[in-house]
Amino acid sequence: MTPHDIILIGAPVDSGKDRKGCIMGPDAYRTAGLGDTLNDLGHRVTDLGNLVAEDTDIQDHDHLIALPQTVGWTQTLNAAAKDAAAQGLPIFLGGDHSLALGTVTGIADHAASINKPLFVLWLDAHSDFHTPLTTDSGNLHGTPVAYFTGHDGFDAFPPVQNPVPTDQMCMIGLRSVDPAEHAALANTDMHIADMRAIDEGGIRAPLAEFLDRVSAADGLLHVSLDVDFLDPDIAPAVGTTVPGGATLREAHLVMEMLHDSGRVTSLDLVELNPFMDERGKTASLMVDLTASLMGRRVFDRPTRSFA
Ligand code: 4U7
Ligand code: MN
Ligand code: MN
Ligand code: MN
Repeated sequence: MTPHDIILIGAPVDSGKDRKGCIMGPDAYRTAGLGDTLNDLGHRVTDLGNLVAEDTDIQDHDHLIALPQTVGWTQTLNAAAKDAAAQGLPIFLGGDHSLALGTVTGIADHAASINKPLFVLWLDAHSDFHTPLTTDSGNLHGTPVAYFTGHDGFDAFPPVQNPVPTDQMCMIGLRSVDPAEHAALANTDMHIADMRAIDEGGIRAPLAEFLDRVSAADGLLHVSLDVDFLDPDIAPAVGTTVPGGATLREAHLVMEMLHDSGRVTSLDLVELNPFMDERGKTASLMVDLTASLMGRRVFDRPTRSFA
């Protein structure tokens, strides 16, 4: 297994929605042993601690929740992601999904600086494709994909230098898409495997097809893993549970295939709300999934069947 220089970056972003608790996410991952687990797999691990959001002079907005704070986080994380991607494999310990407004744009700036295309895998129950103009809830954790793919309505945010083309994106696990998101997605060539597609054809095929395209383009691959991708029975520690999510084995298979592809260059772990966890089981599962992504496996070669 190739050892990586892994950079853990705490991003205790809690401004992307009304319900609080994601601020505790980074420390829950540390408590669940993320650093040691990755170290034991043979990687070199550096933990940069927790970032603090920049102050901005943006005014509060009457519909959008905590707009100034989220703009501040976007600036901070954009810079941190750009920097870390040049030095190793950053893992952003969220924090809610609004952190991807900064991480993905920062990684995209890095990819552009080395002339490589950036691909993004979005593992989520939701498409997060609202703009500040279409969101009903005002929760900005529902908007990052529209922002970093270059859609309008984000005037309060820094202009996106290097939008990610939607045909370089794949979403897996969707089962809650609002009408405005649905309409906007219909105008794109986004690759989507919703839960219906996974029920019918399995989770392997759409991911394998996507990974082949990443390899053919010699691309970088950013993975954004939302806790609610997982079924709430195995991952209860999230504010936006949607029944009927990925199973334990589906999720591990995704991570194992990602590892074998050798393509993953950055990762977001988002939406963990430790306040809602059951004896740390969701935090521990997220650590186990990250371990599978970074090379943990039971056997080093295909297993034989014993007659
Ligand atoms: B997450 C929602 F209405 N679409 O906009 C909204 F269903 O990062 C949910 O994927 C957004 O957890 C969920 O508030 C954002 C809702
Ligand atoms: Mn590896
Ligand atoms: Mn999300
Ligand atoms: Mn979600």
